[in-house]
Amino acid sequence: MKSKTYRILDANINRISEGLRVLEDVARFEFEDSGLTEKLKHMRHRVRKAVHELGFSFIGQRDSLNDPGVIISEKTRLDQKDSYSDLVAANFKRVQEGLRVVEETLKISGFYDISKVYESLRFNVYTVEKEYYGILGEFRRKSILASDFYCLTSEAHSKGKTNIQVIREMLAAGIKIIQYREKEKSMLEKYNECLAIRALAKEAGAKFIVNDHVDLAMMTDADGVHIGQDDLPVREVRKLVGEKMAIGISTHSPEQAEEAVRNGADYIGVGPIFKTYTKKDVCDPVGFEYLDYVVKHISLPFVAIGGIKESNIRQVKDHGATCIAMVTEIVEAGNISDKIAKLRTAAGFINA
Ligand code: 3NM
Repeated sequence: MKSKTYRILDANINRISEGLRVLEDVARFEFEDSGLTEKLKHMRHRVRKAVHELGFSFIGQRDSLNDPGVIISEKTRLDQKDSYSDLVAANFKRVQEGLRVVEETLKISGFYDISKVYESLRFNVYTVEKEYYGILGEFRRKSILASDFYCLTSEAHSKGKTNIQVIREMLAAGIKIIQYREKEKSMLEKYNECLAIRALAKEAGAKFIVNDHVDLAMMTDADGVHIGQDDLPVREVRKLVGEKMAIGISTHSPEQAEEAVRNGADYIGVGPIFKTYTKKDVCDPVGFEYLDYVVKHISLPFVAIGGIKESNIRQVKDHGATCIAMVTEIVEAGNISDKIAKLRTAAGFINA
């Protein structure tokens, strides 16, 4: 075998191993998925083992200083990644491309049998990639509540402001989760408002969730849909919305929380913590007893809701809520930005 061929194999075996190692460590430390971690580790070992069985010595052929690829790589910013999805996608690509190069190089160098090992590894990688995306999707959906406040609309309580005006003020104040909840309007009006809010939220880097209407959520490319106990079952909604969209469900008891976990909800609403007049058909306050139960026993992300005001928000936070939802306390405020700053201070969240 020519020394240049060795170098191609060496560079690509390293590329594949490094790509697999990144994927393995993300699976292990970020997603804490032992099954995937094991599979990737096993692949990484197989990648090295097959060529080493041939007794090649790659190190002697290595010449990183004179590798033109290093200079190209330093000049480009194509390897800049902003999210786990980008990181995972780039590394799967890297692994698959590397495997293809090794496979083809071995074939033309007269190592047909070993090239087949790399071909089969490449097919394995396609399967693992699909599994990885399932877990990544779940991770992304479940991280939808990574924010202090979760704000909902209600034009009837907005003191003459439109939903759009209110949303603009919320986003300007740094709110990162908006739920469109509107009981009074026609579907067409709701649809048009959702389209506008979708665009505003995207611009502000905020999540957009639609209450009740799975169809509206799908048509307007929402990040999530929020349903109640009397709405369509979570499992059926999942069939419609797919793996990308988060599903949240209101719960009022330990049994409902556990059912939400079993059915694959991505987060739950926990409430009403206090008396609320905003939701018409809601049960009596569940108080802190149910909130404490969720904090202690439920692994899903949750948002506390119902009657939460500047005067009682600290208690809710102190009971373990890290994401807090409010309707009237925020939409009724003359100056939403001021209100949110006061709520952040009252709750003990650091002002954004
Ligand atoms: N869901 P306010 S309570 C929309 O307990 C909603 O599931 C609740 O409004 C639940 O902040 C509620 O004005 C209304 O009390 C919350």
